[in-house]
Amino acid sequence: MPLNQYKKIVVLTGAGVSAESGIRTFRDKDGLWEKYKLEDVATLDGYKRDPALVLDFYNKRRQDFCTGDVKPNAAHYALAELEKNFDGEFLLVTQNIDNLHEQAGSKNVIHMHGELLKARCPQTNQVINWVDDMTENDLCHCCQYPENLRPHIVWFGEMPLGLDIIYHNLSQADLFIAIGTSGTVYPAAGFVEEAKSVGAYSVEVNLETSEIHSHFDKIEQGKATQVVPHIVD
Ligand code: BV8
Repeated sequence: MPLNQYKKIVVLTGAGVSAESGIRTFRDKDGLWEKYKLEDVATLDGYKRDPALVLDFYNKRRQDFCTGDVKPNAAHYALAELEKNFDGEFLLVTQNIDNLHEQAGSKNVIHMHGELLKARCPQTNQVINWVDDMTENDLCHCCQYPENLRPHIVWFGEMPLGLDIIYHNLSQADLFIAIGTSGTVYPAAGFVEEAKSVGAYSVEVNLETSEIHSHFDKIEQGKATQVVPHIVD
């Protein structure tokens, strides 16, 4: 697909783009939501109810990510190459909280659901890098508030990050590509409709049929590491 015909490309990735790097997805077989109830570990109420459970949920994912042999895959590298070589404007929006896109060389990345390797001050929203286990007593030292830091994660019911920039770019996109997302979670699952409303061409790359497949002009079924390098060539 010759991409130089386009002027502004917006790419949305989900857990499927990191699956072949060894990071569990949410809703596939053996996915995270098979072991944990979303409302217990990915909501503010769940965090207030049982902070230890939620911190443990993210500590385990952070440990697996930092100590496991998790590396970017061919799909991450292909997207970084696309950003580097594309003459037009490019924005990568990810629902993922890993930093494999950045490790592969992507520069302009919006983590709309937060980042696993960062913590946030609940008072000032200041964000700091954080690679260790989080406990219930990690006080915020980046500002004068003696508040306990929280994971820099967007939970259900919380406002995703960067939406103004995302919607601005979608309103000017002429190509929208979604890779490895089930299209279950909003507002991300609605981005394809935003792009189509301004006439953008839309492509979905997925191993299975997503919940939003019918909205796309073109479906490229297959593994991200096999499909993405070809469509961004
Ligand atoms: C919000 C935390 C207010 C981080 C997550 C309509 C409008 C707005 C909101 C809503 C709405 N309807 C409902 C809502 C509320 C809710 C929601 O969407 N609920 C769902 C369950 C119905 N949304 C919210 O609460 C959001 N906030 O709405 O704020 C607001 C109101 C208006 C406008 C704006 C804001 C907050 C959502 C964020 C929640 N946080 N996680 C973490 O723990 O990681 S969501 C969680 O799901 C992850 O972030 C994940 O990224 C996301 C989506 O999952 P996917 O990435 O798609 O992963 P999944 O496993 O589902 O699918 C993987 C796919 O990959 C599959 O299709 C599979 O086939 C494919 N695949 C697998 N392997 C491969 C592959 N594809 C290619 N190659 C492979 N090898």
